[in-house]
Amino acid sequence: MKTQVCIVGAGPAGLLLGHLLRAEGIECVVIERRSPDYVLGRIRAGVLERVTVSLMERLGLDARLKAEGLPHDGFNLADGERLVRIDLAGLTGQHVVVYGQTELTRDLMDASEERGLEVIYEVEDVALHDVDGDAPFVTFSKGGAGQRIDCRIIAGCDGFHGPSRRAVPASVGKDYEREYPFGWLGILADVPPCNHELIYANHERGFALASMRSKTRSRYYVDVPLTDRIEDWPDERVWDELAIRLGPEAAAHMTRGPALEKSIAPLRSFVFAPMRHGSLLLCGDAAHIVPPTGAKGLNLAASDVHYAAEALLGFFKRGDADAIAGYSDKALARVWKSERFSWSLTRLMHRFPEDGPFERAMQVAELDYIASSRAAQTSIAENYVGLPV
Ligand code: RFL
Ligand code: PHB
Repeated sequence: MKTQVCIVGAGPAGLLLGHLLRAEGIECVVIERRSPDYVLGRIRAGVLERVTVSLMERLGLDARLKAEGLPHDGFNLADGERLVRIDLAGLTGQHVVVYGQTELTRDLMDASEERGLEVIYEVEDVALHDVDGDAPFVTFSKGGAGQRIDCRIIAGCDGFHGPSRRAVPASVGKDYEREYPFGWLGILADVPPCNHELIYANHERGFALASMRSKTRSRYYVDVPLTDRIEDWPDERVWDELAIRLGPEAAAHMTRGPALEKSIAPLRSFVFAPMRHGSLLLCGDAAHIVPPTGAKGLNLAASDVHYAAEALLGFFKRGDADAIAGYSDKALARVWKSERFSWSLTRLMHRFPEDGPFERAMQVAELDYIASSRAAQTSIAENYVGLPV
């Protein structure tokens, strides 16, 4: 098989990029290791920045997002008795939209056939070849039969564990990494949210987040030691812990219900640079991971795709090879700022096991400062709604 761009991975990054290229008449094929149902079963991000919403608008795939997404004008940081509201709309004139990654992925998947985006699911043994040169190719097997896609560019959109990043020689790429000593246990339930806006809480027992997917579906998180297993957390224990950590006001409005999904995800900050090598561009989690505290993972994947689509249009439509060469620097400039924000909000809102009274005093002082300073709130707000692309 021959195409212009082979996209590895059909998560949000791969599908968004595929649709953007097809909309401009660029040939591409997407290959994905999992089945569509498996991809849709992964409950992940829930907060969309402007960049992500704009890409869906540009593709004309935003009808459901417009109808069902919940615009949020603010969110809250809680610490003990105190609740600091960050007025996103008042401070930046912008908002975020609460709409699950699953729904966004479904919208992109559902439009694939009619838009002529070929996605091959359930492929195995994916390997990238000759990424250094001008004629790279990808091999894989499907239903036991070996296949090969020859192309001009490979877009590695295959997440943190995919093979694309590993195709860059170790002498060229560098890892920057920070692991955190806890994970987030998430619970999804068909119950109304306890508050109309998100609450991130730093409690002496640990972190908690009250989020949502709709007016009738809630998503909550607590941080847990990495040694905990999901069996250690029956639903009632999760609800009890949330009620304590989120505080009495939220607890009074919290409705409990059976978990539709419950899982523990480790927290990590990770950047791989450069994000381009030869004919290979990396997008999304394939190149970087943020801890979920800033709600940035999916949105960073979208901003990478924005830059990658720009570079590929420049290359295929105008023969501009510099567009490809400039992709990594452009994308990384925004990636590092989101990494910084996600890391600093994680630092502020979690109790780290190694922290003593000094570190806790620093958190209290920072929250005092945020509570009393419009400048500090503006800084948080402009990062949360998303920096410009
Ligand atoms: P994805 O969504 O991981 O998609 C990558 C796709 O590549 C496929 N793949 C392969 N395909 C072909 N061949 C191979 N060898 C392949 N290996 C892998 C995978 O099956 C998959 O379909 O990456 P993408 O598109 O870059 O999108 C990024 C976002 O998914 C990610 O940043 C966020 O979901 C991160 N994230 C969260 N972000 C938030 O903002 N808020 C959250 O609450 C939140 N929770 C999460 C998360 C990520 C998690 N992961 C990665 C374990 C919870 C979890 C559990
Ligand atoms: C979510 O709703 O899953 C969510 C919201 C905000 C975050 C992380 C996750 O910061």
